[in-house]
Amino acid sequence: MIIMATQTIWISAACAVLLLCGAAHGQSDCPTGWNVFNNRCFKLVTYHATFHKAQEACEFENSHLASVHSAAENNFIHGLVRATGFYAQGLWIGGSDDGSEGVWYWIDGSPFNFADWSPGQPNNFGDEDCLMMSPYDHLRWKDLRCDFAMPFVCSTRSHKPQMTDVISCKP
Ligand SMILES: [Ca+2]
Ligand SMILES: [Ca+2]
Repeated sequence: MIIMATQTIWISAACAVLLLCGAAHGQSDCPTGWNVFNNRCFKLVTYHATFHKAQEACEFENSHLASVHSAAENNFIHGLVRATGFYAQGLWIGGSDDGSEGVWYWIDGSPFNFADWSPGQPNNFGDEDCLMMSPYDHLRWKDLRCDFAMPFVCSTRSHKPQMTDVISCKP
């Protein structure tokens, strides 16, 4: 029990130190060129890339193709798109069913707990495994073949320090 109590105190202390360090280094803000919403950072990238090249570009900036977990986040992305005049284009976000047909997941590993499918979608027409916001239905979602090239949205899972990250630092 003494060992467990000591470990608990050690972890608590480490969490407190890391949270303080995080705050001191400004982790509550998104990098320049990114937009904050719901404690996450989002960025619209306007050049055209395939789904997998787009994901690589997001990873280069320590993010993923965007996951969307609420109507509020969905609407926030719509706002980014409309503000930049790219409403007429389709956009990749980070959903895929390439592992098991019809089982959709977010490429950043977060739960697929919200969807805004366009009527009749996803239909896997010609083997479509990647998720886009459709310009033909007010940016509602469609599945599409992953090798199409279009603008895309990156997001971070969170910009707050995670307790799991702290605990993984334990020697
Ligand atoms: Ca599919
Ligand atoms: Ca489709």
